[in-house]
Amino acid sequence: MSFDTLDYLFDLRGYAILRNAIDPQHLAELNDAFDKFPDLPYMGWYGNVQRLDNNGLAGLELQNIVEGGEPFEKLIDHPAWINRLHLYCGEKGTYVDGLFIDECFASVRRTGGFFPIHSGGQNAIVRNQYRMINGNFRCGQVNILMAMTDIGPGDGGTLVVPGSHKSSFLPDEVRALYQNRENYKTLPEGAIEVHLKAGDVLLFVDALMHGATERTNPGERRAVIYRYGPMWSKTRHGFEYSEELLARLTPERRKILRQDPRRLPGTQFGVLH
Ligand SMILES: O=C(O)CCC(=O)C(=O)O
Repeated sequence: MSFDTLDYLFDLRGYAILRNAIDPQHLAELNDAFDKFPDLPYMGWYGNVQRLDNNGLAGLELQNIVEGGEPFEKLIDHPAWINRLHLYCGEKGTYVDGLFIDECFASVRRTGGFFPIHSGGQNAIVRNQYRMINGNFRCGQVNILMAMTDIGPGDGGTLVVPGSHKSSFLPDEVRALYQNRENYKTLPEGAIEVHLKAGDVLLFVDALMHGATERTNPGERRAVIYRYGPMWSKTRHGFEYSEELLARLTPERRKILRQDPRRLPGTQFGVLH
């Protein structure tokens, strides 16, 4: 097995940046879809997309956005990241080989919005863990955060603590910040803000300590986040991918949203290999 520089940086820091991952045409389609999305009240539905601001401080979140139209479907197995994710969190080469998207949402951050810092290897959560064993990446969850707008200073950019996916403990002063959301303006030692151009992607293991700085600029930051994990996962908030969506996807994309065949009453297929 040979690894490239992005694999090396992912292992070392817990994240990597894929520059110009989304081409300008696709980016324009995604932004157009954002513009056309109806104004939804909190918890309101549009088709199989729900506005569910998971963290009210961070801004508006449109959950299950893969159901929001073709531009979002094209992201499922995007060539800029799909093979890397298969390697990192798709149990590649094992009897449970395959990926699943367990959460996907569009995020709009306006002035004053921020995301309190959270996560970190010290929690030892199985679902989002970072693992590299005997030359195999076996991570639990890897996120693809796609910038739909430029994200520079004051725009409410993502914060990461490089290397924190491997941390075993938190010093008291970091724990105090981490647990007290009032302290959000004080960044933990080692935290950096990631700046992206529209079309760039931040790929990071969810065990990495992360969050986002407060947006102080006017206007809005737009991002789309797809969280991938092994094919045996389940959706985080209980969303079900619709039959309509599954029917129109390519087999490669469908497989990332639902493993078929399902063993429904009356079906007969073997399990011997
Ligand atoms: O919005 C961001 O930049 C960070 C998002 C985040 O921390 C999360 O989804 O867990």
